Amino acid sequence: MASALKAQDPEVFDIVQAETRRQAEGLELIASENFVSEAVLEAMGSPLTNKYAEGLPGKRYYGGCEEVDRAERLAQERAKRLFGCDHVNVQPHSGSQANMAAYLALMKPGDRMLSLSLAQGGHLTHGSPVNFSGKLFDIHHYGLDPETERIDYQKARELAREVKPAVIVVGASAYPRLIDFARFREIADEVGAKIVCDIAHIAGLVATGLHPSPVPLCEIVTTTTHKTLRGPRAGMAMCQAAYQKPLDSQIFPGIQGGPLEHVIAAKAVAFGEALLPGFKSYQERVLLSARALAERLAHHGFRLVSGGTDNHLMLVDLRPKKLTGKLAEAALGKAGITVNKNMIPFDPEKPMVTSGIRLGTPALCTRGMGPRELSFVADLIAKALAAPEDESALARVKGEARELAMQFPLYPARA
Ligand code: DSN
Repeated sequence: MASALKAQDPEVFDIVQAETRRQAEGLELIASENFVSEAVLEAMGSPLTNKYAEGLPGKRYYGGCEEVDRAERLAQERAKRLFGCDHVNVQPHSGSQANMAAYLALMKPGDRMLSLSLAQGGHLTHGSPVNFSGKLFDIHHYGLDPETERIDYQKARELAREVKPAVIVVGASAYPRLIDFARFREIADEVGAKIVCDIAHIAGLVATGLHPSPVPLCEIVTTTTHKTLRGPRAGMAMCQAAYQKPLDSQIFPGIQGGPLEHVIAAKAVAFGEALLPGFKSYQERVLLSARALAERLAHHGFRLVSGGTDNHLMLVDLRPKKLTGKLAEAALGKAGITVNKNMIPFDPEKPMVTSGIRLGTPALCTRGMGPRELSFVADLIAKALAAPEDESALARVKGEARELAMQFPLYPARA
């Protein structure tokens, strides 16, 4: 099909082409990113974007919603089959909005909330003082054991007894180990708290049974749909039947207006893909590849926070290499390897510098890579970080990175 964008706005067309090329030619290791299918892209770029549909399927404030109702119902049904939840709302525009709705469904402003801090692997929306969550609620943080760098459940329990939070938030954006949801349920029950569990990072693993599921244990479970779940950039919130009304009404009219029905249709497509058997083997490869990457990095003398990984991501402590996250992110960028600098637990550096980088395998595995390639990627990382300011050495690594990337074409029809 001829490109309307190219004909009408070559400037924006060029940007889209350049970004598509950047994604295709580089090695994407940002743990929260992935590559959606052409089918997901097509649904997102469809005329469903034109439709206002405030309300829920069958109960809208606008006429003409018959078709978008079908898309939204499909997304709901498929999400329920994937996660086995009582109820789901597929309208949150993002993980942040899913979390906001979840908190407001269970708490009033000023109520106490217990969560993992951003600095120890949590998320901005889990109570950071610069985020709405930190401004609206009285935040207390549980943390990691400094020795094992794993969640200190005993301390979390003691803190919960002392603080008596209304809600315990469970979940992380930079935690490489399994999370014991049952343990948090026990703690919450002991102090009469409810749980909001944010599975944004591990949703694909949970959906395929490769990480224990919090769904039967928690009042509300939120997620983004674009990380391991490999759908469009958006959010979703699931809950036990008793919380359906408060959750739905916090999403709309509480914090959102019209839902993005083109994105909801794309969620339906992605959930359909995730229900296919191939999605489980993809997630298994994500895990095996993360292990291979971690082991090979350790072989090159890198220190992994907590000693390794149980999931799709890892945190690398760069202090033994006398590097910062900022320097490593920039050097790897020049070598065609995209990562993000990340605080490590008890990090002495500022958030814009950091002592670590976070690496994840979901995006490269979507391209078809596996443990063998990820082990080679570790070699490339080691090579680049051995000479992080040597422009010609980094350019040579970039050539190798590009060569590997091109063996696993991304969006070939758009090249
Ligand atoms: N920004 C996301 C991440 O990178 O983990 C979380 O929202």
